[in-house]
Amino acid sequence: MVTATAPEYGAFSFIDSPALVETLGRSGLEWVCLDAQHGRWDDRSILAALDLLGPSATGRDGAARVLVRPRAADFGLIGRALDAGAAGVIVPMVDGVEDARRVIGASYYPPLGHRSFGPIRSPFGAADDVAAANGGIVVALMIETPGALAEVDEIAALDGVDMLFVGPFDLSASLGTTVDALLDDDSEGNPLSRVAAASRAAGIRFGAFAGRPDRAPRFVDHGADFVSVSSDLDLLGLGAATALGSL
Ligand code: 3PY
Ligand code: MG
Repeated sequence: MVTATAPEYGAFSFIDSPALVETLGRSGLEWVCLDAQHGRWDDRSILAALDLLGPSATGRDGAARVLVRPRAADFGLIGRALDAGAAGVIVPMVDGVEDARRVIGASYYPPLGHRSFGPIRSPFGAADDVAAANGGIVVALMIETPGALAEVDEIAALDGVDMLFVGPFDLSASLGTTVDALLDDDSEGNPLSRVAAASRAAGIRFGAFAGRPDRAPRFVDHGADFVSVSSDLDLLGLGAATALGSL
């Protein structure tokens, strides 16, 4: 379970390169998320990256924790990412409390859930220690649909939810607005405040995909404490431009 509240900054990885994740993980970022929903990661490349990183994927030796965003809120995909050794999952398109319960069921061994046992590489959950597995992982549920927003308090209160993670692009599109308008909205009961309040009340983290470094502090101002500041693709472009600019 996650207990700290200081902002943790991380990045999404879209390019399916284990070596690149290792480099990102040693950059000072606190977490990296392998994105199998929109990025190029798949079952095989996730296994290759987590095999390369081994226990350091949990952040044990000062490297970034490595999480996985599965393609969907799917029992098999969530279990496979955790079996492979991911430190946790950021699950997309959770559309309400029923979906959230299914994610909890897939992520945790009994009694909290009904994850199927078979950790081939998992740093949590040696054969005799399912409690360590249940206690070690991070389970983040993406809030990015009106259905999730409507039930955000119930979702946050579920046992096993460690974080609500806002996907501002899907959320703003589905609400008929834009990411910047969401960030500018300080009206009573605005969407980001509702997620912040639900997280606070449940004592869990509030994560967000800022996409760009300049948006990260704006999410922190709204109460987010787990923020994706960039991606491997954007950082590569930024690094090249910075190198050229310094000539
Ligand atoms: C969103 O903003 O919808 C996301 O899922 C970010 O990856
Ligand atoms: Mg999304």
